[in-house]
Amino acid sequence: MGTTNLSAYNPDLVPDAGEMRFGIVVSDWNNEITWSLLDGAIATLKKHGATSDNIVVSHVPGSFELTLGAQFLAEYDDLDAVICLGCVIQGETPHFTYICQGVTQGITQLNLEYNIPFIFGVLTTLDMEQAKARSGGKHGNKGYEAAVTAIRMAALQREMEK
Ligand code: DLZ
Repeated sequence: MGTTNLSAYNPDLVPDAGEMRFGIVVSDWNNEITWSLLDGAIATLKKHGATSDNIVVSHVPGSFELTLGAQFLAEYDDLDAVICLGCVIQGETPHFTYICQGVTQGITQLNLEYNIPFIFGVLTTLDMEQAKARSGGKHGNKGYEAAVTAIRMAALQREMEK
């Protein structure tokens, strides 16, 4: 029960990403976690055909800045999808709640305002142990899931445009 890998998926159901271009915005707060998410996302995009030239990475200070960082990427590049990676760990004050609300609403708004998908790859955990388990530990790597979601949504959009 407690060791379910949340990142398990059937690779045959993931479209080819060879012609797609991706932006990744990653928060450097809790970077022991977020850089593992980044490695996982890049490896998964490449596994499904994306080339290094078509993966653009931008770093921002914290998860609260992910929304604007993602908007910059969407404004200044021609992307099929933007993946947002961060890790917010609950502390002793309500700060956690405000950051989580801010980034969740911000990314939702970007999805509705731009005609490309913005993927929510932000861990919101009670402690560091939970974060480690989801960034390359026993529950997988949220970066894999974010990458697969980006490819699937980009493919869906291409299908609509035909
Ligand atoms: C300030 C802050 C705190 C307390 N905790 C986190 C966190 O757990 N994860 C995270 O990504 N960022 C955190 N930050 C930083 C904010 O996201 C933001 O960078 C600052 O409030 C400056 O806007």
